[in-house]
Amino acid sequence: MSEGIEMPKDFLWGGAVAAHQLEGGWQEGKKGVSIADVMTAGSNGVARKVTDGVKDGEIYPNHWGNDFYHMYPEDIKLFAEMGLKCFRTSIAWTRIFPNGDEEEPNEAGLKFYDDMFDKCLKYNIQPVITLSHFEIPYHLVKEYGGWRNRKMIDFFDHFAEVCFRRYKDKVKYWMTFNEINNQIDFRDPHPLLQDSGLEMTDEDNWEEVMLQAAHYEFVASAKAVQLAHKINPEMQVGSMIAMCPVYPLTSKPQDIMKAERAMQYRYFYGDVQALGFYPEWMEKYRDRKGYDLDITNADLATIKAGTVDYVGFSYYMSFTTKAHDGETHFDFDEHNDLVSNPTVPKTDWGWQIDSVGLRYGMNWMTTRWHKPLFIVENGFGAHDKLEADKTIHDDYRISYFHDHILEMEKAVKEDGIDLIGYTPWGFIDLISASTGEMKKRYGMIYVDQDDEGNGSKNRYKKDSFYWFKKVIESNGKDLGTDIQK
Ligand code: P53
Repeated sequence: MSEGIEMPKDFLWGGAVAAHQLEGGWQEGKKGVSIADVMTAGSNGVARKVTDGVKDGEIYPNHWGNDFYHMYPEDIKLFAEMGLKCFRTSIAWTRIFPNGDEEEPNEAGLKFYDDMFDKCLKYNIQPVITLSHFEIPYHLVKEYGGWRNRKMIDFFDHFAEVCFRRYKDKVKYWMTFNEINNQIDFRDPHPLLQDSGLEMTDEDNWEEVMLQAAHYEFVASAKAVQLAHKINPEMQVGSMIAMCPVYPLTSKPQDIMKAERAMQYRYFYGDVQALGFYPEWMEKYRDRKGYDLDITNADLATIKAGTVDYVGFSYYMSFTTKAHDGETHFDFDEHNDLVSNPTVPKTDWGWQIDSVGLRYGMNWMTTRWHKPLFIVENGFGAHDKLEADKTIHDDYRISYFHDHILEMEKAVKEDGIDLIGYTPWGFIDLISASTGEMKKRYGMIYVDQDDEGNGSKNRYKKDSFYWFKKVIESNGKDLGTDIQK
């Protein structure tokens, strides 16, 4: 395998997680119930359910996560051993505001993050923080209908302001909404609920409701950017986009047009947050569909004044689409219009493996938005085997990271892309967002726990741990697959 390219000085090598997927301790420190706390376990191909409150007899894996809430001091020591320069996690909104609509924050929750961040900083690991990562307070879903309600802007910005003030000297890089564009994935009801707390009724046009919710999130996010700059001008606030580039299946012009439309539809969120305005086609689209959204001139001014400092994004896979016969609008519907790409392999969960897509996506975003980028998620969900001597030989994961890091390095060195850092997803095993499984593992650190929460919870270093440590030590130059333990 080939050698890598040295990255710029101060490049932030790190790791990424989200509060609800690893903390556990769901009722500790007066934490409230979040949407993730009422999501049952699913499995490969079986969607998770959102129950009406916590029900007896159901399994809720986010209640225990991987127990980071209790184990973080030891875990962060391991992160330091790996050489991480930054640690991306989220602040569970319900630890700070248990119901979401309180005036006063919960001190126990604030203190937890103070202590955890201090532990990171002691090892020169800087926390990188997402404010809303699929963990909206459940009370806001039930009482207000989640982000279909304009009041959410104030609740979110109050939460954001409390966090900015409290951690202004501990956290430089922030993101407002995790994968803000992922809610268009309407394959089953949960993405809308998970991202924005939207429960659909039979009267709802889901797309109209979703576009309205996204609009309120854009306004809330733009206000948060401005608030952060007022509190500490050093703070950098980013968007967070799920980048899955959409390719045309063939060179048929209709397929090209369809793929272009798919890119517009999936990534207009970035247009709004990075450029500060809605793209032209979207206004026509809303008119054509007859959507009557609550978008005021004051909102548009806020969006313009609060563009993000950088674009954070996740990259796991690329998609492929093709036009239907006789199609004229080329409207993209994620549920029906994705086709399999015969030229790339897939993970056991059907995610297409395509390292070049990472470089393609980085170029696409830079040409369009001209903002620094930050790869805040990338990774390979796979079945791992814990050997009798507690080793894990995950050469498939090393190979995935090798290929993606090499493409990332080319994007920086050859294409001139301004990249802040790279944080592989779930670098310590945690609960999968889409399936609720533990066995869909992304980690370089193994956590001995099964899908039902049984196990010692001991942490073991996988082969990829030693490999990534060497990558960081050489600042990206040594991507060789030999490892020394
Ligand atoms: P899991 C879909 C497509 C791309 C990224 O996902 C996605 C999703 C939603 O599942 O989510 C991000 O655990 C997300 C993380 C999540 C990670 O990707 O389903 O930001 O919370 O865990 C991996 O395999």
